[in-house]
Amino acid sequence: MINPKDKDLPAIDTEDRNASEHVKLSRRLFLGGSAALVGAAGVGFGSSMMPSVAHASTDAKHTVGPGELDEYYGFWSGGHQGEVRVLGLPSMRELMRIPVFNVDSATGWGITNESKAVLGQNAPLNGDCHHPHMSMTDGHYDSKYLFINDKANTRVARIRVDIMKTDKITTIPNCQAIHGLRVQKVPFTKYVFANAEFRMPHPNNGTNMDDIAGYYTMFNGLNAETMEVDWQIIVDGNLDNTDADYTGKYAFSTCYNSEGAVDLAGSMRNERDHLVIFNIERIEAAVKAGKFQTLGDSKVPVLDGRKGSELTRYVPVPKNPHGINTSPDGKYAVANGKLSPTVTVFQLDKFDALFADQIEPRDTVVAEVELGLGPLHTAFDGKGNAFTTLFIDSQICKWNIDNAIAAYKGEKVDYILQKLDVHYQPGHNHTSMGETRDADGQYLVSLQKFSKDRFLPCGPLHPENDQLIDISGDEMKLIHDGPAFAEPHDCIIVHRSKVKTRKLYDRKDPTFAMTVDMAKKDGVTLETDNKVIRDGNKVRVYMTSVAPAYGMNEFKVKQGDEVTVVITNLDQIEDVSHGFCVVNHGVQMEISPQQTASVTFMANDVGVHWYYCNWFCHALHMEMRGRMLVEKA
Ligand code: RUQ
Ligand code: CUA
Ligand code: CA
Repeated sequence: MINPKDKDLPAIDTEDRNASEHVKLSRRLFLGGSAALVGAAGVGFGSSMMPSVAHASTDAKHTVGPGELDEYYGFWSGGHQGEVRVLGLPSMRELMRIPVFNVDSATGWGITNESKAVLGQNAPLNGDCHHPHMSMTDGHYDSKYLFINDKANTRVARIRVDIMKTDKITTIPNCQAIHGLRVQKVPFTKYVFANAEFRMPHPNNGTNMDDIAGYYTMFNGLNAETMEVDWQIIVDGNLDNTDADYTGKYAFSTCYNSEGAVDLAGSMRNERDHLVIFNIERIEAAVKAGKFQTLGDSKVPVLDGRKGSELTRYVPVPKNPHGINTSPDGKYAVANGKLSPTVTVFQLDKFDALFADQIEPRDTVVAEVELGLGPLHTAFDGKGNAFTTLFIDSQICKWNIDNAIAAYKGEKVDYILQKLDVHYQPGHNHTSMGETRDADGQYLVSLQKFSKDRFLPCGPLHPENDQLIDISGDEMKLIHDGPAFAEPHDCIIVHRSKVKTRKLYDRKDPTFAMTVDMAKKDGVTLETDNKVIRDGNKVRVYMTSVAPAYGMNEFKVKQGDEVTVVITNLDQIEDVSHGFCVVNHGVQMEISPQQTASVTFMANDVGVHWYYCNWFCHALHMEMRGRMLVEKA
């Protein structure tokens, strides 16, 4: 377990920053653990016109001064904005944005050939990201990959943590709307578990649209390395959120629509929906034994996990459950009631007996206790306590798991420890390292869907409000309000010792391998050559860059040529990224130190067209420019 208060602050691979580490450490010792009061009074749903009465604590131990580094990384979903954002905690400063399903004109994501190769031809350039999760080894973050879903276009993307760029995107076949996403934690992230939310007809060819009872959806096992779908499991009901256990044997998903309804009222008809548990070993064995079908053009093995299947078990839970969260000790999973004021606690070591048919599904439930209105998600401090967001009450409820289990057995114990007002209507919450064995009980982030009166108004559309809460003491203390653009459904908080990134690109980086191959065929050495290669009406312009100049300050093409500009940034200095923008051509991109990037566009207009560097790189950055001379064909 990591103790952020450790004297030997984590090894960030930047020795040159040690100075600020010392400053930070001495500052901590100097300021000590000054306590501050937090006064928070309730402002409920629908009270948007009321002035805010909550005052955040400004405890010095959470202050990250100028030049100091944060203790944690936060990886934030960018929601329907389609990206992933990187924050520092506890400062909540935004450090980076990683474009994924969107177009980003600063980096050229969605514009460059390299990013188009990841996105795929004619890929939709919008997304709806919910659940960012990092790959793990033996229940610890391993800094290899981040995964993020796209509910809008039924995709899952992988981000390489070392360069913080998206490197693979997979469209999940036979499904609509990937929502819940988690990784296998143990023994390592072999699978990314991805829930397809919406039930649909199969085949979806217009012949059976009215056969609503025949609709179904599927649970997907995506291979984290190949990013291929290894298998799909047909389920009863729909699939909302998912999580996995710490043995590697089970994954489980909530279902809010056991009714199989296609309307709102219908999906609230049943008093209980369910948790569906997937037996990974049995699924793998069934695939191996060839006990599957395929659907349509897809080659993905499809297995039937509906009620009665040996691959799954269904446990009834009250009503329209939403989040499902495994405790860091691996003992429990908590399903959050949403339309029921309760959370349901499953004891995970009972799942073996359940699959052996030695116990009934509900025998796996060891507590079902009332917390408040609209429980959505639960996080853990690694000390036996849980934190559940109450959407309707606009509160975080801190409760003790052992006490909840005792109370459910009938003992007279208080299991609710504290309720803290948050502003307003929280969805997800997340504790520092809380989804791993390394839960450290330092911070909780609560992601509010509404900010109402908390910030300066910016028109009818409001920012979300991501609040940071100190959970290191007995009492939760609100310490920061963080306005965020649409819409951080979820985040993870990762200690910085777990995150290893590169300062420069490796010249062998696979993200530009494709471009290196193209150059090789053209007889071009990217690191030295500045050349124009003509291939019919396709022209490839290869150039280098070293601040503050491109390797070519002009190149000639003919009207109607399809021009591909390939730039290799030879700078070796950290942070000296260049850009390439052709004026009036809709073209721009990032070329970071030692990176190669390329972009293709049409030269339709004769005349002089300036190109320039659009990442500030040098005192003579403005002078880093050149002319594309387009001659009459
Ligand atoms: S969901 S507010 Cu898309 Cu994670 Cu719960
Ligand atoms: Cu190179 Cu600005
Ligand atoms: Ca329901």
